[in-house]
Amino acid sequence: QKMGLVEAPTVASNGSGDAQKIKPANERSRFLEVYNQLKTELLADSKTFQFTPESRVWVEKMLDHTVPGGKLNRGISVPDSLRLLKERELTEEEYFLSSSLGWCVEWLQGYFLVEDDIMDHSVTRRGQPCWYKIPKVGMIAINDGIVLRNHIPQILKRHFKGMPYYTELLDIFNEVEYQTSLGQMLDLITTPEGEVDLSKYIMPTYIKIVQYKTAYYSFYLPVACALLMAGEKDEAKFEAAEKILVQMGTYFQVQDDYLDCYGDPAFIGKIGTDIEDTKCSWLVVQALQRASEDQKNVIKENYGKKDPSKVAIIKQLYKELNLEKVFEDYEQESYVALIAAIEQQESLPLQAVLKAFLGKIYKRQK
Ligand code: DMA
Ligand code: MG
Ligand code: MG
Ligand code: MG
Repeated sequence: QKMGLVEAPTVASNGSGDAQKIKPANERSRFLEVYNQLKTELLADSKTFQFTPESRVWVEKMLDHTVPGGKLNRGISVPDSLRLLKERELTEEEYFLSSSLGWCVEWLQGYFLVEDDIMDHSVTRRGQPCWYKIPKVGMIAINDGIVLRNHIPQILKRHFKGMPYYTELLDIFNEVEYQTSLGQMLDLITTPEGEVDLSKYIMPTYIKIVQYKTAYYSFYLPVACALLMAGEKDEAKFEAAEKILVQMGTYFQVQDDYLDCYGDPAFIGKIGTDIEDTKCSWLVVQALQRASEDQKNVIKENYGKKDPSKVAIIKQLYKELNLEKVFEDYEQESYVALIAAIEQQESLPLQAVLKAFLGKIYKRQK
């Protein structure tokens, strides 16, 4: 990949044909301009680290590979939410700052994904090899993830120190990172390699894993950032938003688990590994709730094995149990329940924020 700025695609499409989910290309490219500025500042930093040309090239390549290539839903949700909370267009300054917070969320995600792909033995991500799969990277990726994680307080210090909400901002990033690491831990210790203990794959465990590993950082964090920037001080508002956003994030991770098995790798940009990794996936939890004793034995024999024919047997069983329909019903029910919960909110701007976020993910194909 050549050095320089990350180019915005001229056509941004999620391919689902659903107009509400198509991000205008200019929205994406405007957001990417902020990335380029933040990156330039980090690489120019002469106070904390004297970059050699070689180390600067390394970090730039690492950033371009791991940070901006995703859907950017989480990141763009910060300026989007702030606009809805303020009920007006943002000033240049407000747009830049809220987008910088959005990028901090994307940086955090980049960090977690670099580490997650190593631990999940994944091969591709966002249509490219996972960072640790790049020749010459390998296990250096572990430290690259740590560098990414430490860019966040650097960005926050540069642009937010002195703001009335600076301490809250640092606190919320710390809190959410801690929650995510606990969720990842639970995800990993529930499924030790080479061991299939079906009694562990139950809904309460599943819910706890996904709330912690996904919902807080992907849903609560972007909206909490926007609320802080909007000057919100009412603790109850944060709590009300958190409750719904955690519920929304749970729905999002169920979609992720579904797509791991049923998504088209060419379209979702990653090859599923949940069956091979013995993951406590929504699909296996649902399968076990419906399986006969014989079918449970099939799962016990074939789940968590690298052998493609064993993976195929599990997928065949999912088909027999009609999990595609179970998911379809779940998706519909979740949407209805979320809309109902959102409409219980007193604040109309907050309702708009939550509905906009839900609109970005409902029936997503990637
Ligand atoms: C991802 O869970 C959670 C974090 C914190 C990265 P996952 O392993 O199901 O994600 P993916 O399917 O993207 O690898
Ligand atoms: Mg993974
Ligand atoms: Mg994982
Ligand atoms: Mg997944």
